[in-house]
Amino acid sequence: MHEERGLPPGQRQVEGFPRFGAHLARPAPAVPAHPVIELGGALSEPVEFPLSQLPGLPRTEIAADFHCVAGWSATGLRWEGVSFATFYRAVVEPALPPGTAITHVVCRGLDGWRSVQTVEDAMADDVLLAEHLDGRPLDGDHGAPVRLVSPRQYGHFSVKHLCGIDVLTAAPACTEGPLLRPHPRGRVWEEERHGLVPGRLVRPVYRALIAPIRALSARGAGRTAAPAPPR
Ligand SMILES: Nc1nc2c(c(=O)[nH]1)N[C@H]1C(S)=C(S)[C@@H](COP(=O)(O)O)O[C@H]1N2
Ligand SMILES: [Mo]
Repeated sequence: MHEERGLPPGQRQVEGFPRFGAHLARPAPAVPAHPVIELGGALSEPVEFPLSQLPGLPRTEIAADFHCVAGWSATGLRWEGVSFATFYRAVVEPALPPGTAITHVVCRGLDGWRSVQTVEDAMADDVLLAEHLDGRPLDGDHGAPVRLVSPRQYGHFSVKHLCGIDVLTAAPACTEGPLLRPHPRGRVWEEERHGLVPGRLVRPVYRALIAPIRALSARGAGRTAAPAPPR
């Protein structure tokens, strides 16, 4: 058993909560006038869930630290939204053919970011579809209009600008090469940093990426891309 106090192994605390991600210096994607979460995968048919309906579901608030696989941690964040499990039971489950056994969940962001996690990890009671951070609506830097937050997994599972969720009956094929292969669970207290290499061994390599990715990500902070032309 791990004692979940202090920081997980190999993590270092940073001041505040930096913008960080594969978006690098690109500004946040424009939020559509009527944002939806597209639900797909093993559903009987795809469902478009309007975000305007999210406030109708029971709300959850959590306090949690946020841990990026590169090695930085932001502490004491307060997230508010709907727990993934609540959303799943209210919206996803009723749209599944009877008897479907879901094993994996794929989340997608408006910028094309994508994460795959086991349904077990997604259903943990501290996984949220978060709309508020520290009492304010999410801004573009941290994932407006809604993001996944999974505090016990590395940050790349916490998809910003969430626009799609696919539920699957088997693990999808891995699209990353061996070098960047994510760990299928990515649990921070187990230091599951990498799919093939033990976490402590990749620490120095990942840590070297923090400064450049932070600097680039900061360049696009506070900005939003021009909206896509109407279709
Ligand atoms: N849509 C989207 N979500 C994303 C990313 C991204 O590039 N795009 N980067 C991930 C990574 S690697 C981290 S550490 C966190 C950083 O979240 P923050 O920018 O709110 O600090 O977002 C994750 N979610
Ligand atoms: Mo990250």
